[in-house]
Amino acid sequence: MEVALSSTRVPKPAAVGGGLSPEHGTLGPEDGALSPELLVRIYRLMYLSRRVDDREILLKRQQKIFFQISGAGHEALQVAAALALKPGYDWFFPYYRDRALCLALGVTPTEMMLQAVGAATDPASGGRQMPTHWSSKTLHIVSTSSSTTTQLLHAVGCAEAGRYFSRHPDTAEKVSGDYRAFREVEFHGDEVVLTSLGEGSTSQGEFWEALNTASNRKLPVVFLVEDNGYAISVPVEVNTPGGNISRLVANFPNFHFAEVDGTDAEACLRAFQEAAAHCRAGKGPAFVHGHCVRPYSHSLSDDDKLYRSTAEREADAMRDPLAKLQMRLLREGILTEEQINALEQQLDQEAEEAAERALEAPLPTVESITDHVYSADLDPTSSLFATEQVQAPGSAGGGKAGGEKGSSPRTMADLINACLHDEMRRDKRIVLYGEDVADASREAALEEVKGKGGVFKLTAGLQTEFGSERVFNSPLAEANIVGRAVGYAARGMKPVVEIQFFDYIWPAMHQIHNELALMRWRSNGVWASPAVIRVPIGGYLTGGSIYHSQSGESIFTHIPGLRVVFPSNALDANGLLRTAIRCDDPVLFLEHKRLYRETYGRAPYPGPEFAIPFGKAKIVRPGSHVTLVTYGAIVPRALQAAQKAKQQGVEVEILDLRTLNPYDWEAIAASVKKTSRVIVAHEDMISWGYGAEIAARIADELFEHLDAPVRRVGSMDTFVAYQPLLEDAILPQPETILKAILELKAY
Ligand SMILES: Cc1ncc(C[n+]2csc(CCOP(=O)(O)OP(=O)(O)O)c2C)c(N)n1
Ligand SMILES: [Mg+2]
Repeated sequence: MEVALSSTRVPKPAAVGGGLSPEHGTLGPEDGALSPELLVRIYRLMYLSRRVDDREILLKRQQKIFFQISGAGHEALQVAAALALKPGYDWFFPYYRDRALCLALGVTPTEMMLQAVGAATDPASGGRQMPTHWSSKTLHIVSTSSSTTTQLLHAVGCAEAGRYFSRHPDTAEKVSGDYRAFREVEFHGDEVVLTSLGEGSTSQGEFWEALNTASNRKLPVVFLVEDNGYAISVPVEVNTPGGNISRLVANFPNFHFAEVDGTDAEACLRAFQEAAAHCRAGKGPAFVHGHCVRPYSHSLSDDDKLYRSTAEREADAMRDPLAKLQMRLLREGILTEEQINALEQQLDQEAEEAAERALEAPLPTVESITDHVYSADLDPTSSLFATEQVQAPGSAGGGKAGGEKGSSPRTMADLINACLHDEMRRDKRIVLYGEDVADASREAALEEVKGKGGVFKLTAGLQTEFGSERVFNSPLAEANIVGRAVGYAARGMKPVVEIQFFDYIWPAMHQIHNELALMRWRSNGVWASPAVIRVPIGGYLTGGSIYHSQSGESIFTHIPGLRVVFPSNALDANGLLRTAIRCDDPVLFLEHKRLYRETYGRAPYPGPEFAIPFGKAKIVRPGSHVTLVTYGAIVPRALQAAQKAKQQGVEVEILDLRTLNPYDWEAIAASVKKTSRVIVAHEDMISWGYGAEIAARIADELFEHLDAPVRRVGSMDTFVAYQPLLEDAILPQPETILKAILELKAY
């Protein structure tokens, strides 16, 4: 059911389960009572959703599928949300319980069953995700994970991107030569973004981070809290002080709030129509809190009889939205019992046929496992990015703060700043945000002050040149920064964000590991998050101490789907950042703080087209006796050690990897074959570090070429202490490296 999308086309909703084709968002119950046709339509969708759940439960008991989680009890709320909005026009970031929502948007029962069996033809993930982890390009359902609440920040970034494209429609045009050739862009000025979650998940920090930005930026996001009173076995009052989330969020500015009986389809529909109208009018976000029930326990792996009283479960059963709507149809004479029976039989049959079709579907091949870890369209190691020639000195370009004209050597900080200026000029889809990255959030001040532009001044002058819409400060919340970037990137924009210090990347780790890096693989190539995260990293600061000196790059190279770059000098930083921005994969761009303004590694501004492909190491010093594989701040320290080694007759070949994922295995192998002795050196702790992987692979694949064991040099297995005496001892020094070189040569 995927179709090619264009920027102007508004796809018609696909046929909805139950053979319905509603014109979503155009219902008019606010004028009076809901029409009988609409009530029947809602009942059909709710009933079909319940039956697909029931059929899946049977399949699970027969061991024909491997997981089941139902939307039972949530159907009224979900169908109402879908009918108030427009699939393929508005945007959706649902959670795992949203079967009725997705059914009403246009995901078919067969597609749901294909996911349950893990079929190759499962359009949401090709057999990679559990059932009910939704995704549909046509319907604008962006792939969601099992992680509770991460999707909310994606919804926020998505809404920001939609607004940006609406204000700057020219930026949506397809451009060849970079990621834009592969990112479809669609937008509408009055689009709404819906995201949903359970009441237990409102305890997550990211819930509050999402409300923060949606409120502050008056974004058209509808937050739907499906409150079934439990988070697995944990009742609502344990998660939510006072037991009611509506009361806690009531003071967020710009919001429209609604608290409804989530088992009453009509009340829900009215609530969502008001919420959508508030958002479409540009007044801000909306918060719909629906109280519903959970008749089927949390999932098939859970039994609520273990922790809920009989009386409580019976009271819940009395509020079953499906039974309630059926009673209403009968009571109001909209359908007779026979008509209801006939309708239900037809829908039972539909669920049954969907299951049968799915059970016959082809399964994914083992060969397909590695598809879509990275972009297959745009390879950042390719010759497209091999423009490593430097522009003639004196040519224009670069930024105010750094890369101005001329051939004078510039620092790494200057040339990163210059690259950001160049790329933002070239590509208007780039937005840049983070903590303190703007020149001044209060723009008027810029008439009299110079501006901040980052705690290290790397983003200086960008807001002044490109305006506050493209360069702005984020809240002090790292998950917010990365989560929004996932949403921006899903819409085809290029967020280039900053995490202020590597030491504080950890709140964003969930978003990086489970969302940013996974988006392409888990959606089987349908969605992607090609954002750039710039992060100052590392120690040698004399007093940087524990929380301003951390390394830890191997934690990120251990994440499939994420490119990790770590330049050691100004020119490499400039060329690699350009590749990072232009490519179609998410990139973690690590900038060593100590190298920002070092004399070592300065270079003239290389021009606005200077790019370096990923995965190409540089021999920074040729030698024949010992190979030293390294990167980052160890490069200049290794050079010092190599000079001293030379005085003792030992010629060291130093390889600067420049990018850690991908890394240049061919260059390592060629050098090791030449020298037969190798050291892998890095600043990070030695145990479980980046060098362990490289050393293991050398031992495995180059064993016969070695004349000595593979050596590693790294910091001690502690954090970095404040007192310089301790810092010097903890981090590897030129002497540490020299000692390893001489020992290895003597082996
Ligand atoms: C970040 C995260 N932590 C824990 C889990 C495990 N988990 C899955 S569902 C769930 C409870 C969610 O409850 P609630 O938000 O109320 O949604 P409900 O399932 O009740 O609809 C938990 C703890 C998870 N998926 N993600
Ligand atoms: Mg719950």
